[in-house]
Amino acid sequence: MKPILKSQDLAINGAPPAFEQQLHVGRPNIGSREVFMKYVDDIFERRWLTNDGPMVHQLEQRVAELHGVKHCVAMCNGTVALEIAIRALGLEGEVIVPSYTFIATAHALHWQAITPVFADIDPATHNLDPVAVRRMITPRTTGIIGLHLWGRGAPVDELQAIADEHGLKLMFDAAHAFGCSYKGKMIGNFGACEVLSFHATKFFNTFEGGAVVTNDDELAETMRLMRNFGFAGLDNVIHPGINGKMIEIAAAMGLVNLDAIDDVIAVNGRNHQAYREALFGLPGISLLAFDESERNNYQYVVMEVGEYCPVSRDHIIKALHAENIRARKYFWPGCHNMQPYRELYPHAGLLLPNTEKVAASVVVLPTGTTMNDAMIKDVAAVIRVLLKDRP
Ligand code: T4K
Repeated sequence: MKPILKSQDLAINGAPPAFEQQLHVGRPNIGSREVFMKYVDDIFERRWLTNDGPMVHQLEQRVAELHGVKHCVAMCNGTVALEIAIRALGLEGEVIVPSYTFIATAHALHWQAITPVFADIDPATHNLDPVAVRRMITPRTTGIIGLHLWGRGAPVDELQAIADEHGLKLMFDAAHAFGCSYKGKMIGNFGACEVLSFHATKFFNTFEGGAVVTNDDELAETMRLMRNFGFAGLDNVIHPGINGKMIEIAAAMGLVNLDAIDDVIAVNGRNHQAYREALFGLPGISLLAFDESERNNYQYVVMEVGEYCPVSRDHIIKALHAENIRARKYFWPGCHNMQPYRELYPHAGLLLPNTEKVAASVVVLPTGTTMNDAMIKDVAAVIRVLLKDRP
């Protein structure tokens, strides 16, 4: 690693990049390869590759236990899990969602001819602002999808109160919140159900995968039917459905990764602290904090570039990319600025000032088990030099 002390040391100014290999935000965390290979052998021996296999059962049981919920219904990915949950809950018409999220949250509604109505966020938490949610309710509204962005709990009580008051269904996109808690209660226990993503880039992964967790017996049963074409036993279809099943090899990956999650959380927690120390005191730079009284997975290191920062967010991203640090602008520019929503609702942004402001200020930095303290110091050194050399 070259020392980065002055502006001439930066790749953006012609120096070689700080890192030979790219550093990624979503580098997968992978548990024991030996145990995984043994599970793969078992799967081949059994010749049971998918369709509600024993590995999927084990994974569902362990994920449900970890979150303290009655049911975990594993699926092929988080997006299909969202779609199935939305349909099983009978949502239609308009559903209120944040725009400051990964596009899947909005697409899961649009795909089913439901209108996503974007509500603004609280700039301090990046989660839905309950006051903004109330403002978006119309006679066509049937539900609210809350989001625990970055794994930090949404304002669950306030959203539930709004849902109860207006007879709306409430569910959560908990794609970032695997293993997290809110007010001391594990994620998975809020709203009618909560949707997890086990994508490769997530803190806990099954290559691709996802699940709906719920304490509602009937809802869980409906979703089990829906993920398998509506089959209830041989030759007997009793419900509309699609193919949302998780495959055995994905569940095997989940089982080995579950064994490793305490280590991954410890590494992520250390990384978060290392970034906090290394970036401390830089003008206009702040890190989104986690509530240490909760269970956190610390999977995202979210740096905000404020108005007192001498360089722009986009210039920081450009400089980091030049050093092979693949920082991300999640979730810029907001769903309402992406298609088809930009064309369908061209004025949505007028009611989303906080979404637009936050989306323009965030830099998500690489973390996970492939990062260490020294690498983090070097990432911070790039940012420090970049800021120092600007008037
Ligand atoms: N709701 C929310 C709030 C979500 O954040 C997501 C997914 C969903 C719902 C839907 O869940 P899934 O259907 O995906 O289960 C990535 C992920 O693809 C996506 O799962 C995730 N959110 C989102 C936040 O991040 P991209 O478009 O940024 O992916 P990509 O390919 O640019 O990868 C991100 C970084 O990770 C890159 O720097 C490369 C690195 N990477 C990626 C993969 C796949 C690796 O190092 N190894 C890998 O195997 O969306």
